[in-house]
Amino acid sequence: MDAPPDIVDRVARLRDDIAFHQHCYYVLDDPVIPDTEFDRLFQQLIELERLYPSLIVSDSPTQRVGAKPVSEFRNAQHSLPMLSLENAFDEEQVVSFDRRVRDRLGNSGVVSYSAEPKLDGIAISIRYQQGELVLAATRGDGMTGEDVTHNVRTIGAVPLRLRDAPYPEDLEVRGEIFMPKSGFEELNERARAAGEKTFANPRNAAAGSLRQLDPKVTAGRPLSMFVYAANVVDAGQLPACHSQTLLKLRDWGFKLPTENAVVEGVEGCIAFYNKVRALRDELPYDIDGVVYKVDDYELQSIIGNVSRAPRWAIAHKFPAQEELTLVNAIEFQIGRTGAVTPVARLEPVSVGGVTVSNATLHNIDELHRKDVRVGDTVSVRRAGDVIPEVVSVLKERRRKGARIVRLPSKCPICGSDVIQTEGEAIARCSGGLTCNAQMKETLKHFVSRRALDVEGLGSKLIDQLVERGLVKNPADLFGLNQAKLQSLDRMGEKSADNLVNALNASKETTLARFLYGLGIREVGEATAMNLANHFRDLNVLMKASAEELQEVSDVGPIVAQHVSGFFHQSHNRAVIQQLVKKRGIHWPKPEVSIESGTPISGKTFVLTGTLIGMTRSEAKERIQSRGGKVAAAVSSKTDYVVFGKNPGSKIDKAQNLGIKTIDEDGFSDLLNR
Ligand code: 9MJ
Repeated sequence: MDAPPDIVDRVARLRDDIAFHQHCYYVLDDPVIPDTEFDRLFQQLIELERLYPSLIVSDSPTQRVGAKPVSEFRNAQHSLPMLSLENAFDEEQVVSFDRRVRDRLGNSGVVSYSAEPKLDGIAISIRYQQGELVLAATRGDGMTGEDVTHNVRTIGAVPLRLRDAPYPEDLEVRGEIFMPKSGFEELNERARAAGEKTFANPRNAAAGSLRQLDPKVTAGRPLSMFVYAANVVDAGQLPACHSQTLLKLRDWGFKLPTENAVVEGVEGCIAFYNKVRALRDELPYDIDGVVYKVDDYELQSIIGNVSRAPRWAIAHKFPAQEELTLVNAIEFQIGRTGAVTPVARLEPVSVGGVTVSNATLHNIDELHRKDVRVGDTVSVRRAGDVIPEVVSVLKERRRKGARIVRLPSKCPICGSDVIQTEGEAIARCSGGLTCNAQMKETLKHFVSRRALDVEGLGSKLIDQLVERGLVKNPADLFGLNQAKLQSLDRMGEKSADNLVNALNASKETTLARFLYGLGIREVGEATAMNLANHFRDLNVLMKASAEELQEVSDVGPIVAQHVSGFFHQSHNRAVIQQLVKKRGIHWPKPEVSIESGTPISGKTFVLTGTLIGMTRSEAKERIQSRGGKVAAAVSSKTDYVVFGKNPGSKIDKAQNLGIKTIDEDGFSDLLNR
């Protein structure tokens, strides 16, 4: 059946809207509508295409995962060879690169370079004809790669159609497909929980995800893409320099690292390197260095290429994030919930500029799967603030007598039985809070910044307090006085005084912080907040049944079971009684009633940009504690958009919708009113 003209229009508009919102979400990292609203648009389009299949086109957003599995990868010829980069490992090599560049140009002045972070992912070449994605191929040998179009189409950051005309009729875009660090950690966490093999690093995870015959598998992986070059194959022109082309690529809908810059001469290059290296751990994706490219295309062509690499570009590499070292011992650590974690004690090794002497093996199943033995040579990886981990064993270097380590049957700290439930990857010490290790971790969590926030009560101090028998539960902390504290190592009168004051100050808290601080399994900050706002009264919450608990948003049967199980244990109830009755921990009753008349209650807020006087999570907590809600995206249901420094596109969206926008001062006024 032919579609009536109004349907044709409607479908076209839906596609434009969906492509726009995918661009905001995947490329700009700044969604303007909530996920539910997006899903609604998407469903409408699916429904119309189901009713009028003749309207389906390959660049429809519904067709990202449309392709059938392939039986093998076909070869794909690159229209221009995909070059690789020469490497520089120190400043001296960058200085000689710059000298060679200037020699070839006969230039005694300063050359402008495009300076870019070097993504550690999979190089990709994507062909757009008349603005439509027609082919995506891996590098392969530089001339011929593998056709991975069916998989690349599933990546949200890859436009199926270029956004802004004019563009060359036949364009080849080059970039790097990668998996963000957070997505990689989650993917591995899920694999570990399911007892499956994990990926060694985000690069391998990206490569494995891209080399799938079935695009549905790739679609389920958190891949993204940055672009770093474009070539015209036919009909059209690019700007006169590389950095301008990158800006064009951004207009066409691609994602670029925000760190990209144009720098002057070798000094500018080195300054860029230092700046990006300092940022490395905080970036949401792995980089293995920076790249400098002569910015002017005409100068590039004068300088030319050597076989497979341009002479006008160089990669300045960072220290590697994976290194080899020896396993001296494998020990077992006990966490707050009793989880037994095998830890490899290593021959100290510098990884990415930091000395690593311990690395996690996550859980006993993973230890056996990776078959790590004492005496083995292993590859260790450290990235960002994640705990260093043992990635793999170099089996060919295994010596005779390398010793297999088994799960201990008794807790190495308290001697209680270690129990591994059938089907669970994690083994646990059954000692509960009689186990000093679990007690120490429980106390550390209880006083941590997001819980009771006791300033100056660090990890070493807690270890001492528990080992000397001065503190046997969280309530005992508040019975500490000058005299007891001064009996500890390295504790002077002044520090003891400060700590007593900090403990007293922390007694005034919120119900949400208190609940979070109890360390109930599966109860993070958000769940604690929801429980507090729903029940508002600790006694009511403690008596709630599993069914009643499940009325709280985001609380399912598992969380409910953990919560009610926790409050059923008499020793937990006793400690809570002591904390509240004897030690005087208190909090204001959470405000949730919409009628309560504060300007915040019942209102929905969206936050954008950086706030100066408080962190995002503090702002969120203040809104929620006054009965307000915080949403991720602006919609017609938003009451206020609070903007800080460098706000995102949410502010424009708010203004378009006529929603009130307030700056940080206005927000503070509202909070204090
Ligand atoms: C990466 N990997 O981020 C190039 N790259 O340019 C950047 N790779 C490159 N540029 C020419 N930013 C060949 C490779």
